[in-house]
Amino acid sequence: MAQDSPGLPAAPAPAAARAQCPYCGVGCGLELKPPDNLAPVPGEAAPDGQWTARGDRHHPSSLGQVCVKGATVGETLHHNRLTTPLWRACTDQPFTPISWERAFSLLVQRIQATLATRGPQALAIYGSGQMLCEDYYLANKLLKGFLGSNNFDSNSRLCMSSAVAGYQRSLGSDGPPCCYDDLDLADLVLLIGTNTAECHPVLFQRLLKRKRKQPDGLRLVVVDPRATATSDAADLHLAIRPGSDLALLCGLGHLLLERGGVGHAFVAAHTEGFDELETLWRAWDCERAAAVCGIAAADLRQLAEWWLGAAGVLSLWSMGVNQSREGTATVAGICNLHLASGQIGKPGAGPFSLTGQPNAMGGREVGGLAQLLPGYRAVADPEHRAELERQWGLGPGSIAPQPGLAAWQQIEAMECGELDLWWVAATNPLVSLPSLDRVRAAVARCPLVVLSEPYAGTETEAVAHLVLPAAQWSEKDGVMVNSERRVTLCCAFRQPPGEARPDWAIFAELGRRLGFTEQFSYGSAAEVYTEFVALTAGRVCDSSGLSHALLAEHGPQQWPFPAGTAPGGGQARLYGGVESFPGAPPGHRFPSPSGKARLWADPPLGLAEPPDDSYPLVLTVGRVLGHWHTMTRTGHVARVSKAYPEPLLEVHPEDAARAALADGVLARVCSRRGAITAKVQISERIRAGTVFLPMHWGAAQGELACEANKLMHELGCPISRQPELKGAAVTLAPVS
Ligand SMILES: Nc1nc2c(c(=O)[nH]1)N[C@H]1C(S)=C(S)[C@@H](COP(=O)(O)OP(=O)(O)OC[C@H]3O[C@@H](n4cnc5c(=O)[nH]c(N)nc54)[C@H](O)[C@@H]3O)O[C@H]1N2
Ligand SMILES: Nc1nc2c(c(=O)[nH]1)N[C@H]1C(S)=C(S)[C@@H](COP(=O)(O)OP(=O)(O)OC[C@H]3O[C@@H](n4cnc5c(=O)[nH]c(N)nc54)[C@H](O)[C@@H]3O)O[C@H]1N2
Ligand code: SF4
Ligand SMILES: [Mo]
Repeated sequence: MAQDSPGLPAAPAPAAARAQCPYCGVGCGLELKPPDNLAPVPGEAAPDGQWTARGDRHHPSSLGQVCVKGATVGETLHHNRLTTPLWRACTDQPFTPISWERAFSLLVQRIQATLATRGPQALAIYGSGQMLCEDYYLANKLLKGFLGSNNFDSNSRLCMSSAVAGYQRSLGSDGPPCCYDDLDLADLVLLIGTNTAECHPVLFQRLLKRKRKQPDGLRLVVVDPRATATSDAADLHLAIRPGSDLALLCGLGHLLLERGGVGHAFVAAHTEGFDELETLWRAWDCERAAAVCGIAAADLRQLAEWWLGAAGVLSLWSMGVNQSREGTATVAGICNLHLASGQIGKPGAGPFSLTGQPNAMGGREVGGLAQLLPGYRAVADPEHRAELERQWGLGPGSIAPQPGLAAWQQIEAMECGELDLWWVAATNPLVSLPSLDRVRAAVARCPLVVLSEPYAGTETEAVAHLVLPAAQWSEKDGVMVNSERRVTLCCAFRQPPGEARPDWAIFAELGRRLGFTEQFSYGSAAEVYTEFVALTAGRVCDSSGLSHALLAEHGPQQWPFPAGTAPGGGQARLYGGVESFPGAPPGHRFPSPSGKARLWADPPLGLAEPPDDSYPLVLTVGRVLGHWHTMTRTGHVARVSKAYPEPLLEVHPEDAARAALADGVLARVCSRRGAITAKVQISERIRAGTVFLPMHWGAAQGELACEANKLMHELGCPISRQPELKGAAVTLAPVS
């Protein structure tokens, strides 16, 4: 947008910018005020000083609410930024600043050499749910379409991939069927494997508000081995053994069967596989399930009673479910209960996966996992590949038929010397991947590690050869999609520092320089988005009626939003009745080949690395309210650092006594993969036998570093390939 065009009256300067919060998947609306109330001028240099954020009352997902992270995001945008590309031939040398020209010619030369000698399979990109849709889409288009390698995966592999696989297997497609209004309508909310109070705070406040108004109208049940701020507000807290969720769900199914809680008409009309599921549930009587979970049978009965009595049951889940070697089966276990009791496709009910990152949802739509293509399509499906090849103007067979390397497979490929290029964008894997020592050794074998990143000095920078300064949220235009399928346009309202560039523009430029001039010539992010949404037409995630212009004029919109939909006319819920999703053939309630949902009878397996005599405790790793992941942003917010000055190891008094550890001392925590030291916090709030560490403090935090993921293992769900980041066997000892 130009400033004042000559001859036209000056447009009134907008008082503030609006955007989706760039942290969690709740996707709150933010209103951003410029320093000293200077009006933001798109395309103009940012005035010095700090932008301030507050809740946007016009955003339908959050209605003006924010948490501490969203409220302090303005404090994170200036410090410590990368301003020019950096290069070094070996990781033991210091970086030298180079021009973009040189950075691109290096990339082009190395990619072409790899294509000529080893083929496209030696190229891999590891992206993130923090990329905007446009960034994400172009990286996929380039690698999967034009370079012929499906090795684009993202940190959503560590985050949402079990939910994706679970929804696909149970309902026929990815895509959560619920919306946030369901929080106001459910009678029972089951919070399983989610610390909603700290990780999706604004949704939790919504539940609390309702609970205060209708103490008996809403039951909250929390399933978590720890007592958390979430369980503090619950009517019932089931402190299960880590990894026993599926047993709990089977026990609940048993009680529903016994007590007439199965909706046989719905099951017969809309599902397949009930007989097998019934056999499984019959085998898991309440006592057996309670014993495996380590809880009182009466508590499980109480949950069943509330489920049976509720008009609407909503299940919310997050990483306690997804990050498991049986993550997909557990998601199916949740869907099973909703399908069997008819608790889906109506207000206040359904299996609702809470997305972690701000654009985790959009990432799935653009095909941001190694087995996916844009528009909820699958690499393995020949028709889907052909559709994309036609749309992208590629010859038949250009897209490789095999799914690419998932996150951990990329590490294994580097371990075997099979990757020439590993490009990391918008994630910090040298903190967030499991088995960090093995990751470090594997990456050291890759001859070219590229990192696109806004901030200097991250753990991943330490292993990179080429660092590209990325423009981040607030400095680039693009779209994000939150947990309730709501799409928000985030416009640039500041200038990127130095020579930093938006990720999408970097991939587009590289595409052109690799010879795909026409297919990667975009004048703006809006053009990229228009191309992407056209690919969603007729798919469950149909967004073909959306554009930057429509979102700018009418604000955030929910998909499905097929072409021709009026603003505000997106669909709040999926699968509410016949023809309840875009492209539904007559009579199909669910987007599976038969039109029916599928019930799965996966027997519970428990942890991949259960505790034993040598490593008797289970370490689980998660989050605190104030910090975001690897602290590149929240680590610089004074208020947050003051509230969370250091990482603490939560230990139950019995386990502390056994290991001769007092409160506040340093403990040595060992697993089969490594050892770290951490300060002990003795707490009755964690289940005996389980210890907890936050994930946030990586090696770059210096003296405060507490690299939890040195201890974790990579074994994961065989279907979703999501590692079990919530459970590793460890032992504790005092530091001598
Ligand atoms: N403050 C903050 N908020 C965030 C983020 C952040 O970094 N900081 N990150 C965002 C992202 S990307 C994500 S994915 C989400 C994650 O959101 P959550 O999943 O809610 O967060 P976690 O702390 O990883 O794990 C949740 C809970 O799972 C429990 N748990 C561990 N093992 C088990 C188990 O076997 N079964 C069950 N039922 N529970 C178990 C843990 O004790 C923990 O309390 O948060 C998002 N929001
Ligand atoms: N043990 C254990 N491990 C875990 C988890 C757990 O619960 N337990 N959780 C897992 C989950 S769910 C997740 S999502 C991951 C998160 O782990 P990561 O993705 O590694 O963590 P972040 O700190 O969010 O990393 C994002 C990086 O991108 C940069 N960035 C921000 N905006 C932009 C941008 O616009 N462009 C570019 N190029 N870069 C940008 C940030 O500065 C930061 O360095 O951790 C996973 N690891
Ligand atoms: S709840 Fe999530 S989206 Fe909302 S302000 Fe906090 S971090 Fe941002
Ligand atoms: Mo995540």
